[in-house]
Amino acid sequence: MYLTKEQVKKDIEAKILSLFAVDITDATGQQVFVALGNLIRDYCARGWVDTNKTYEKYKEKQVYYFSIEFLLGKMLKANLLNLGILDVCDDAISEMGFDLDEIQSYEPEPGLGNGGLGRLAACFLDSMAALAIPGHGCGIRYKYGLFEQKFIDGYQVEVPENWLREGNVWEVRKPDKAVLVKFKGELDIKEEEGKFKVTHKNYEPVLAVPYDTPVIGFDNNTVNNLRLFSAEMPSDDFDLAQISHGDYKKALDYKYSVESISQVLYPDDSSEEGKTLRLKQEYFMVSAGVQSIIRRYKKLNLPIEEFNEKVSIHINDTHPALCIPELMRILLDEYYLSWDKAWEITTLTMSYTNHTILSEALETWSSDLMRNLLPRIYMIIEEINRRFCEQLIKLNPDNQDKINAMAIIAHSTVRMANLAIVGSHSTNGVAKLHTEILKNRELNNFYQMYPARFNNKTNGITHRRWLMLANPNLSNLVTETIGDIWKRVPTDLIKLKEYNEDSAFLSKIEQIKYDNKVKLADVILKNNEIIVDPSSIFDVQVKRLHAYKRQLMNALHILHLYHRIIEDSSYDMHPRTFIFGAKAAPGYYLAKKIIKFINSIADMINNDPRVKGKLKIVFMENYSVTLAQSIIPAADVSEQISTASKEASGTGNMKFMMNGAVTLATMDGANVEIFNEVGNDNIVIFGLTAKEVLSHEMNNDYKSVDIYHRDHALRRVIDDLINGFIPGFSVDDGLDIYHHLITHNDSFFVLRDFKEYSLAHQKIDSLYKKKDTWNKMCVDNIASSGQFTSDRTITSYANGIWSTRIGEHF
Ligand code: HBZ
Repeated sequence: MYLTKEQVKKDIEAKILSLFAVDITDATGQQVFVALGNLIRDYCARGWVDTNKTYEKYKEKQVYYFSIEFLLGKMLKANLLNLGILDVCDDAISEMGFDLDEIQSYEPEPGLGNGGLGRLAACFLDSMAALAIPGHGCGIRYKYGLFEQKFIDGYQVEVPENWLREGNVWEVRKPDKAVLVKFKGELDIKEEEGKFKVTHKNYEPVLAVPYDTPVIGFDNNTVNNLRLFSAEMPSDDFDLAQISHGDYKKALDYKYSVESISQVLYPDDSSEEGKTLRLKQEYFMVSAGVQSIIRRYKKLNLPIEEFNEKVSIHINDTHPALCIPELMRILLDEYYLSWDKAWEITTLTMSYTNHTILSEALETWSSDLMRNLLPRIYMIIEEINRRFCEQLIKLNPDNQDKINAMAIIAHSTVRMANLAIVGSHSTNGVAKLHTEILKNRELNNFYQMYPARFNNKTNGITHRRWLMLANPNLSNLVTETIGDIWKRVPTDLIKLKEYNEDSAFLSKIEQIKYDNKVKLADVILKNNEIIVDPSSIFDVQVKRLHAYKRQLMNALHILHLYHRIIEDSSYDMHPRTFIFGAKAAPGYYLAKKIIKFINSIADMINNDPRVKGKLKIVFMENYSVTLAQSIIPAADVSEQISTASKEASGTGNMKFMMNGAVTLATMDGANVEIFNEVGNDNIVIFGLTAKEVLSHEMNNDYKSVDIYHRDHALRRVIDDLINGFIPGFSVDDGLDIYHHLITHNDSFFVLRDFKEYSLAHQKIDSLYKKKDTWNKMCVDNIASSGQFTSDRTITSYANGIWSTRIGEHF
C-alpha cells in the first residue's frame, strides 16, 4: 500500500487520541505501540475481508495448516514490511520523537511454540500469504506461552509467560464463530431407515472461541488468517445443565477445568508424556478447526463429495492427527456418507509432515484414556484399524510381527504416526536425509506399502523476517548490489557470487557484520554484564537444549581450549566469543545439568585473567525469536553439530547462512543440502556420517570408555566434570553428565566426534585469519541461501501435496 509520511503521522495522532484520550506529545511508548498496531489492523482490514471474499467467490481450494504451535515472533515490523510501509512509518515515528525499535520493544513476543516445529509453522504462514496461496493456520490460543527462562546460580528456573497481560493488538475475537467441542459421555447408536444415527449423550461441552490474526502477504494485498481457539465454558444453559445440575460450585469447577485446556503450551519438544490434558488440547484444536472448515464449506453450496477438491488439511507432526477421525465422524454421523466414501474424502484431504525420528518423541495414547475422553473418535479409530489390519493380513498372511508393528492400535495404545500415515495421501520428511531415513528405516514398512505417499519437503525460512527485517543493512547492500528481484525471487541471491572477489564489496560485508556484532555486544553487556570484543570470532549455538544437539560437546571443547590457553600463554588463536542460547524442557534432567555446566565454565573462564581475552562465553537467558533476530546477524560461526541422523532438518542452520555465517557442521539434516549448495570450500564438516552412526547403533559396537582412555585431552575435560575443578559446579551435578558419557556409553557419540570437532575448530581459526577467504565464504553462503527459503518449500507443498493455486489475485 502507499502512504505518505504526513498521512501516517496524522493517523497515529488520531489513533492515540481516540484510544487513550491523550495528545501525541503526552503519549507513552506503549501507547504508540498499541496505536500503531491498531492502525495496521485498520490498514489491512479491507484486504483481509476482500481476500476471503475472493477465495469464496472463485471457490478456491483452501489449505488449513493445523499445528499445536505457532512461534510467530513480534509482528509490528513484519506487518509494516509486508504492507510495504515500513520505511515511511519508521520516518514518521522518528519525526514524532520516537524510535520504531523501541516502540516494538513494547510488543510481547507470543511464545506459542517450543522451537523448530512452531517456528516453521510461522514461516509457512508468511510464505503462503506472500505467494498469495489461500492458506490459513489453525491452532490454540494459549494463555501462557513457553516459559520465560531465568538463570539462578547458573540453574534454569522457569517463570510463567503471561504474554496476554496487556492485551493483544493483532487478534480479533469472533464469538459468533464459536463451535462446541464434546468430550466424554456415552454413545447411542441406532439404525433408522438404513442410516446409523449416532447420538452423543452426557458429554462435557467446551466452547471453542476463535481469535483471528491477519497474516499479511508481502506487498500483494493478500491477507490470510491464523485462527487460534480459546477454550471457554459454554453459556448455553442446556449444555451446562447436563454438567452441573444447577450446582454452582460444580459449575465453577467445570469452568476452571474447561479453561485449563487452552491455558498453557506444553514445554516439552522431545518426549511425549501421554497426559490427559494434552490429548484434550489436541482434540479441542482439531474438532474446533474441522468444524469451522465444514461450516465455511457449507457456504459454497457444493456437494460434500467434492470436499477434498476444495479443502486440504495439513497435519504438522502427529499432534493434529485426530483431524482424520474427526472428519470421518462428521462425514459419517452428520452427512451419512458410506464408510468408503468418507474414507476416500478424508485421505484425499489430509497430508502429514513428520519432524522427528527420535522414538521417545513419537506420540502414542493409551486406548483406555482415549476411549474414555473421546468415545466416538476412538470407535472410529478402531474401525480404521480393523480395516487396515484386514488389508495387512491379506498382504502379509505369515508375518504377524509386521502386522503388529504397523497396526494403529496395539498393546492398548494408539499410535498417532501410524494413524497419520494411513489416513492421509502424503507423508513427508523435512530434509532429504531425514526422508531417506524414514523411507528406508523408521517407516520402511509403510513406505513399502504406500511408496507413492512418501515425499521430501526440505524446510525453509522466510527471508523477509530473517534477512530483510533482522539484517536491514545487509539487505540494503544486497539490493544495491544485485537489485531487488531477490525479495520476490530469493534464488536471485545467487548473483552475489559474482562479487565474491570484489574487495570493495567484501569490505562492506565485513563492516556490516562488524556493526551487527557491536550491536549484539551492547545487548550482551546489558543482559549478561559481560564485555565481549566485536573483533573476536562470534561462534554461536542457539537452539533447544537436547543431548542429540550436543551443546555438551561444544562446552567440553571450550574447556579444552581453556586448558590449552592457560598452559601455553603463547597459544595462537584468534579470540573467540562462544555464545549459547537454549531452553531445556522443565523435566529434562540432563539438559538442565548441561545448562548449569555451561554457565559454570562461563563464570570460571570469563573471570580468569590468564585467558587474556582469548575466550569469552556468554549464555544468553531466555532464547526467543526476538533474541534470535539480534544474535543471528552477528554470528561468524554457526554451530550445527547434532549427531548425524538425529536432527530431522534444522532451520537455524539456514538462518545463519543467509546472514553470512560459516557453518561448522555434521552431515545431518539439512546441513547435507547446505553442504551441497555451498560446496566444500564454504563450510566446515566433521564427524560420523548418518550411515556410520546407524551402523554403530545396529551393531552395538561403540564404546565411549575406550576413547576416554585413549584420548588424554578429552579425558582431562571429562574428569573436570567430577573433580571439583570448576568453581560452583558440584561433583553431584557433574556425575550426572559423566554417567551419561561414560557409564551409559554416550548415546550421541560426543567422545567419538570430539577430536574431529576440535580439528574443525582449528580449521575455522585459520580460515578466519585469512580475511578475504573468510569474507568470500560469507558471501557464497548468502548467495546460496536462496535455496532455503520457505517460499521454495511452500511452493513445493502447494504443487506436490495440496494442489493449490499459487499466484496473485489482485
Ligand atoms: O522440527 C524440529 C526438528 O527437531 C528440527 O530438526 C526441524 O527442523 C524442525 C522443523 O521441521 N522438531 C521440533 O521442533 N519439535 C518440537 O518442537 C516438538 C514439539 C512438541 C512435541 C514434540 C516435538 O510434542
